[in-house]
This record gives sequence, structure tokens and C-alpha cells, in this order.
Amino acid sequence: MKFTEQDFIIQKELINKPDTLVINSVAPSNIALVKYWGKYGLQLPLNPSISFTLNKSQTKTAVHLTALNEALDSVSFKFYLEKKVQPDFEPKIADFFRKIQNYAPFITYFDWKIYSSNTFPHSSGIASSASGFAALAKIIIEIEKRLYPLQTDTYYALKTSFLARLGSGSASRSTAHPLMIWGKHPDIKSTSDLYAVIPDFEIHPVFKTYKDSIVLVEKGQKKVSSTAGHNLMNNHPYKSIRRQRAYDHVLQMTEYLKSGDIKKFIKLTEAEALELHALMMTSDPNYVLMQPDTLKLIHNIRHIRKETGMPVCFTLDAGANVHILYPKEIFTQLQQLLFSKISFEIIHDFV
Ligand code: 2P0
Repeated sequence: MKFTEQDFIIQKELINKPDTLVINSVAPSNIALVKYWGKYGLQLPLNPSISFTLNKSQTKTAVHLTALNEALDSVSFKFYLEKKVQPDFEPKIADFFRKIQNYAPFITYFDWKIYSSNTFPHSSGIASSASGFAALAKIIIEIEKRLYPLQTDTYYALKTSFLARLGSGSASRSTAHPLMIWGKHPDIKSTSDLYAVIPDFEIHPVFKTYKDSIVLVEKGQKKVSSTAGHNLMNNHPYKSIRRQRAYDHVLQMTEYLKSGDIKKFIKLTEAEALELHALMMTSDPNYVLMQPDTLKLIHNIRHIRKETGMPVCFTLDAGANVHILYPKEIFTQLQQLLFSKISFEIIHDFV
């Protein structure tokens, strides 16, 4: 079933308006295997991407709503992160509310207090915008369900991803488990640029319990904001070839995830991570986002794989941190050979 933007627009008039509402939600982070890099229009992806949804790295959000006498032109809200008012985050949230107003007009009938906390250290380089906007989108859909309860579960699920996308592209892939594809792919049914979908194939058991140990090589604010990074693709010399390769990679990745072909999975996952960084190194201006310790870890992971035959590999986000991916059965061996020798903080997450 496919939905259009038009399908997600709802009437402005409220039939019933509760005086107060408190709603909680939790949403996880995700790690892309084939990366989203570059966008156009209103948060639409230049290429399709596919990701594992994580479990431990989460944003928990609670909203307290108070009904207003009449709807405002924009949403009145305050945002608290770890119980502290965070005005720095307000412009991005205000922008999100503005973008979704057509699809959730009821948001302007309330005054919002938004309380968020992350299970991972803030500014650790783990994308809090993905889990953060996914958690907020879930809350908005929960309100919609209460005020307009007539739609199907599929509609609400896809609209959650649709709204999350308008907050942050990768957030569209943080709304369901264990795997999501965002971006239209001509050879994969039901995919859309508007929202992410759970692929309609059975994922091989080995990947259902895959682990992602995230090594926090570099904490702190990102060197290049994601939005600035995506914009670098607009005039990138490799834009069209990257697009074609991402199409091919998403299709290949779905094959490996189905068949459980870990060897090919490893080769493609690492190639995608390096391709993302190669794109940044060849943009104008260009960026080197890896640190010496990122490279050391990459070499170490490859060395261990070669010497022991263990199926361990890495992927990277748009930063210096390293995501180490492996089947859960080899955790103890990796603990001895690798993790115990790393001096950085490690978050042992899983699919
Ligand atoms: C991804 N990244 O697929 C890619 C790979 C980082 C590297 O999506 O501007 O925070 O909010 O849509 O989603 C990070 O970008 O950017 C990202 P916006 P987002 O996960």
C-alpha cells in the first residue's frame, strides 16, 4: 500500500479537544548500511538507504499538552533535554512543527512542554536527531489516533515515518524494527521518498541478533552539520554516479540480508562507509572526518578478520566514531581481542 502527501493531510477542525494530555514515547537510533547522503526539495533523499534499527541507543520523550482557547499560527512550546531548558534546539523543532502543520494541524491547538532524554551521551556523535524526531513523530501520531481514530495501522505507521522524515531524514528509518529502507527504489516494491518502510522479505536469522558496538572516538559537536553535509552533494562531481551506486548497493544489500551471506555483507558495508567519507573528501569544501584512531580501528578490525576468520566489520557515520558490526556469537572473542584494548567509551548496542 502506498500513500501520497495528500493522503496525510487532515482537516483542521477538531471534533473533541482534551484540556490536557500527557504522552510518552521511545524511539531508537539506527545505523545505515547503505547511506543517505544528499537531499532535495522538502527533505527528500537523493538516493535510497537501508539501516539496522538499534535497541539501546534511544531517545525517551514525554509531552505535556495544555489546550489553548484557539489555534495559534505556529506551535507554542518549550523543549527540555535531560530536564534542562534547551533553547539551542528550539529552531530545529520549530522548523519541524512548521513543516508538519498541514499534516497535523491539531498541534497548534495546544501549548507543548517537551521533555527528552537520551540513553547515550549527548553529542557523542550518535545521531540524536534520528531517535529524537522519531520519538516526537510517534507522539504526534498518538495524538492523531486519539483525535482522528479512523485510519488503519499501516497509515499511522507510515505517517509516523513521514513526519519523522520532515524533522530529520534519517529519523524516518527509526520508526520500526529491525530494518528500514527509505527512498524510492524502482526494483523494491512499496519504497517511497516520503517515508521509510520495513522490507517485505524475511531477514536471515544471523542478522536479527547482529550487534553494533559503537566506539566513541570523538565526542562533542559534529564538525560538519548533517544538513551542511547533505548540501555538499548538490554540486558534487560524483552526484549522479553516487546515486546509481546507491541504487545498486541497496538492492545487493537486501539480497545479502535475505540470504545471510555475511562475506558479501561485510564487503559492501565497509565499501559504503568508505564511499560516504570519500564523498566528503571530494566535495567543495572538502572534509576529513576520520581521526587517526578511526583508521587504527579500521586496520585492526580488518587484521582480526584476516587472522581469525571472524566475521567482524565496520561502518561509519558522518564522523570519526566507528560502528563495529558482528554476529552476537563472537562477542566474547571480540571482547578479548579488540574491545578490551580500546581506550574509548564503547556502547554495545544490537539490532
Ligand atoms: C545516514 N547520515 O544514512 C547518513 C549517513 C549520516 C551518514 O543521515 O539533514 O541527521 O536531518 O536530514 O538525517 C545524517 O543526516 O540529516 C545521516 P538531516 P540527518 O544515516
